[in-house]
Amino acid sequence: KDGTWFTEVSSLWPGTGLALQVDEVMFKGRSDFQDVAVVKTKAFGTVLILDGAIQCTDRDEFSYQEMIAHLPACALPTAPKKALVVGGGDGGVLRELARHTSLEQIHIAEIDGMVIDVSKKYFPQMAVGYSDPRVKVHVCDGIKFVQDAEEGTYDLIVVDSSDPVGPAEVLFQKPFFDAMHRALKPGGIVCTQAESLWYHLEIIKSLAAMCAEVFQGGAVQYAFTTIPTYPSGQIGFMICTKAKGEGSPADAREPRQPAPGVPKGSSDYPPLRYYSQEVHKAAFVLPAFAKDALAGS
Ligand code: AAT
Repeated sequence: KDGTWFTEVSSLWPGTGLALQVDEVMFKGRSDFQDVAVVKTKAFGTVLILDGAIQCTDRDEFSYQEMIAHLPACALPTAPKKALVVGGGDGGVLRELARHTSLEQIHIAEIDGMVIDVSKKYFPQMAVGYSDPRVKVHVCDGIKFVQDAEEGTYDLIVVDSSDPVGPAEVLFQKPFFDAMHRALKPGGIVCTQAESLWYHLEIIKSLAAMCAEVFQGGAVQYAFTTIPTYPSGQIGFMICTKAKGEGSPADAREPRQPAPGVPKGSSDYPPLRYYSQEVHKAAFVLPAFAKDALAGS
């Protein structure tokens, strides 16, 4: 009578796994890159699952998508004009970036066309991001797209990446960060999905050390959000700024742009539900164990 339960099992969080009660399997397929599934759950609405890992749910996606987009966009001293999303095939980060009226172009490089198609069909409230006329979609490997970009192109790069097993592994490695550094304008900013303090402190430490090497003269900072359906209920972001001539590195902890509203003519947009300037400042305040662990890197 309890129906079926999906349990999220992975070598990245051994011995633990979030379980969701499933009412209906809506889609199951295999793309060139990964297993793709969409299920309707009792407690969290429709859920996207890639290779057995939860990517987003109707009920709590706004926490992650708002924070990964607005933390970097609002930290910039000058409102951004050109942005790139790597991954993010569900469209949620596009939806959030589209709130920034200063943006003239929003590119997305998502490896898996099946994720885009499935999201348009089953997650209309996220895929609404695709209908913004400033968005240009590229279905390709994110590392290749960034390596091919011209030097100094972007004010802002958001890496909405799956976990570092499978197609997203390259998105956690130095060649990708070197390429992003090159593709950014001086003073530009990168924000990448950077996993859980509870389960991945070693990954986060080495990511921070590698970013500090690549973004020399800039700032490298970890911020986080709370979200019940990601492992441990907490997920973070590595935010790196590219140095701009002399002067101190831009500190991403201070919001310098106002929280964005609803884009013009978009009555189907929800208001912001997680991000605010207060939340922005608080997101960089780490628990003592994490602050200590990251202090040396
Ligand atoms: N918006 C929240 C969901 C994600 S989506 C991660 C996306 O990254 C997926 O659509 C996947 O197809 C895409 N992706 C993976 N590798 C690459 C690559 N090399 N180039 C471009 N896109 C890629 C994040 C969920 C976080 C889960 C935490 N446990």
